[in-house]
Amino acid sequence: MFNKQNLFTELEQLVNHSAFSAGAKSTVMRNLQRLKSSQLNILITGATGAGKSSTINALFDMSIAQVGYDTDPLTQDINCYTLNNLVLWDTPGLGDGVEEDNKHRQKIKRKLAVADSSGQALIDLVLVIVDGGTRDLGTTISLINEVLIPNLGPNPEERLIIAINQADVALKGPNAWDHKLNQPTPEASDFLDRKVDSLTQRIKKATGVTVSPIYYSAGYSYPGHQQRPYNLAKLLYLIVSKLPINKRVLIANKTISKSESNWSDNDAQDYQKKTTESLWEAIVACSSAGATIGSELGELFGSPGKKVGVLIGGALGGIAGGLGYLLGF
Ligand SMILES: Nc1nc2c(ncn2[C@@H]2O[C@H](COP(=O)(O)OP(=O)(O)OP(=O)(O)O)[C@@H](O)[C@H]2O)c(=O)[nH]1
Ligand SMILES: [Mg+2]
Repeated sequence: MFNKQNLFTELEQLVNHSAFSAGAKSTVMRNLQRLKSSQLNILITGATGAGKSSTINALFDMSIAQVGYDTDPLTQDINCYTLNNLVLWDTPGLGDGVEEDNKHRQKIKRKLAVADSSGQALIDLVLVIVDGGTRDLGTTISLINEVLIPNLGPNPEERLIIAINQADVALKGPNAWDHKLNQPTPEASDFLDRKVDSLTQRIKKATGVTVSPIYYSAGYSYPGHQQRPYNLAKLLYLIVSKLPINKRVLIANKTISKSESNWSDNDAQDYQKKTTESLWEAIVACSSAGATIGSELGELFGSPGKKVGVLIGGALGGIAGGLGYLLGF
């Protein structure tokens, strides 16, 4: 029986039963073993109510998340969710007063300073959620400029994503959103583009660092009303493309939301395809590293019509839905 939770265990069983040479098998097994025990850590931060929790819930399959506790008493109110190899750190929101904010800023700095067992920074990526509906971005900008960028090492832009949420309510008034098509009206789109530019410039001016924020909506649902996310597949693609390949593969291990409708509405059509391909490549490249069987392994993990196509499709969550061409069904 396959272990339902772990893609790498499932791949191990396939390789074990394959016709690969003993040498190739043992290299792949070692790689899969290493992957099984590695972690990807993402810190999510931003102002109170910006939509940090909503974004986590929309992106990931939180039904499998295990809630953990930080053993460091100074950062223990940063919520920790573990989804297989992915660990999400959901920080308390800023903007509830100077004293509270200072405490939270210290905790974030402390978390960014933690090293993993190999001496690398524990936090692989920081995702800043910005409330697109607020005029006052002061708290968020000072968090980025004074706390995040100075504590993210020599190339901070490589580990930093800035995402403007609540695009649907950013512009006020009747032209805020095209609810029928679940996309910005032309006016909202102009407004959001200007917001992106202004944020980029304020960060560049203060720190010299160039970031490229995107806007999206995590969506919402309450009795009688529901709105699908917008540009969520774009956000996931941005996350995936920022990660080095050995970390990227960890997101492919059954962490992504299974809800296909979360991924359907975006400013371009190909984010799902690009993300699936990128995760697929990462699975094959990381499993076959050091063995000269990359293409055979690709075949084994996904040749059309084989059960394993479904297996990988399932591991990638709702993002892989509608991508039958890649998985062979
Ligand atoms: N209209 C709209 N509302 C949203 C969106 N994302 C989140 N919300 C709403 O904004 C409110 C705050 O969202 P949360 O996800 O709780 O925000 P948070 O950043 O986790 O807040 P704290 O944990 O309190 O700091 C909730 O009522 C959400 O339903 C969005 O894209 N559009
Ligand atoms: Mg929250």
